[in-house]
Amino acid sequence: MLCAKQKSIFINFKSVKCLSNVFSRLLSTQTVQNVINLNNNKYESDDYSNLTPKIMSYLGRNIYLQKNHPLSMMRQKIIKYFYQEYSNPKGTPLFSVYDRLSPVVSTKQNFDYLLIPPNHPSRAKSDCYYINREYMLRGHCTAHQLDLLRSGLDNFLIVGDVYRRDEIDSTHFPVFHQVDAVRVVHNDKLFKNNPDLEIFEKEFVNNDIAAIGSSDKCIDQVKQPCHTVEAVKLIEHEMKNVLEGMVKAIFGKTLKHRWVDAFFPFTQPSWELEIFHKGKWVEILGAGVMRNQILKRAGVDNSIGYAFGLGLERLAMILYEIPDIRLFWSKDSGFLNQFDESDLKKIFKYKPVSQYPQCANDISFWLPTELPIEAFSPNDFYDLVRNIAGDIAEQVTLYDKFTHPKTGRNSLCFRIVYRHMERTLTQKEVNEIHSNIGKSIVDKYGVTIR
Ligand code: FA5
Ligand code: MG
Repeated sequence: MLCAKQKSIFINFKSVKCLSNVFSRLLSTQTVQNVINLNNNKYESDDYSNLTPKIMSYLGRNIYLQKNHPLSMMRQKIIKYFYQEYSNPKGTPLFSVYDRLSPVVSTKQNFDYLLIPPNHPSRAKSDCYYINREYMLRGHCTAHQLDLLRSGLDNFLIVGDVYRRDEIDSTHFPVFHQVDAVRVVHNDKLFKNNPDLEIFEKEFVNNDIAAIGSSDKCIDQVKQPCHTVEAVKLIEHEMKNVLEGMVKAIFGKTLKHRWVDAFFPFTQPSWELEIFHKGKWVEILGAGVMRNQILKRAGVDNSIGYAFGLGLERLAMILYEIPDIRLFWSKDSGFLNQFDESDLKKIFKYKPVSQYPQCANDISFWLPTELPIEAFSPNDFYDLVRNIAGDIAEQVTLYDKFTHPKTGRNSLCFRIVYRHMERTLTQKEVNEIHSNIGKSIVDKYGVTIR
């Protein structure tokens, strides 16, 4: 349901020197002066810093570890499945679980160690939360992969919160949760029954890293040049079997699934697993055969491995029929009391306490002539909205771009849909928040009203 009155605020920019000035002004007021204090560590801010107080407020909430929380229940289901699937003859689980690693990682951990090239789009400032040029909030749990391998682990799960600057809607939130996994198998174990087979092609027996090729060239969907087809097929088969089994253990045997070819710089070949839900294919995880260069760098020899990363929200929303990703952050007992982890097998179906009405307001503004339209990142605007409106901003969409035929000036129009998860918002309070967003743009970008 929309509010009776849709509001438009027309704003012009004035005296803005250039885009970078605009954004550095915007960001410097949002970050905490020159020193950012996180988990008792101090980081110096620089031109990459783009943490906002709102984002910082999610750090340490750890809802994926909270008792009776649906994300925590999904986490436990997955861990339990892996413990059952992989255990030694005495019944000890093979996998170890890391669920309390700090989300503050270096850009090396998040990107370089995973062979993500320096110019890769996932590194863009508009897509990540950077503390400074060197540190960031992890964008995926894979960021810990190399360190854990280096410490000698070969079967492990990593669970944690990840941070990405993204659009706002019912399935996207700047913080979500992932479970990542690595399983490494040594040649002797993989070919226990076929001792004449090998993991590596003859010319790669010495694992010559230079000969393995850069990540840009690694797009062959069959295998990496160093691996034998037999080794890849065996590990691929094990991985797909285990992950299909996991999906069936969670959703039941009748669920339809499919594997779709994908590309990740750190695995080759790579796939995404999709499940069929409410008439649509939904991607739930990315996976693949680990790049040998990563194993080599971690000091792991004569082995092959698989890795995957899945989103806890995606699975929990489907299983518990939770319609909006923001509900996971609710502190309201009406939501939290619906789940009970004492019986993990029981499927709780979320019952909306009440359907509170939405309220959509528009906001339109001219960009100054010196500001090219491509240089304006909608993610900067989304963060500004989130900072002022908090979680009541349910959706923000750029729904119109317009260039004036005579002046060449660009106009943007965003629609903001407000909705509180636990009560009805009054038109007055929405107007106030909306006008604060308008004022903030006026303030931070310098504008004149049309
Ligand atoms: C990754 O993050 C890779 N690190 C996964 C991986 C690990 C691949 C190891 C290979 C080996 P991706 O960006 O697709 O990939 O995210 C993985 C999963 O996280 C998705 O399949 C989805 O379930 C979940 N996910 C991704 N983006 C969002 C989002 N905005 N909101 C909620 N869940 C998301
Ligand atoms: Mg994906």
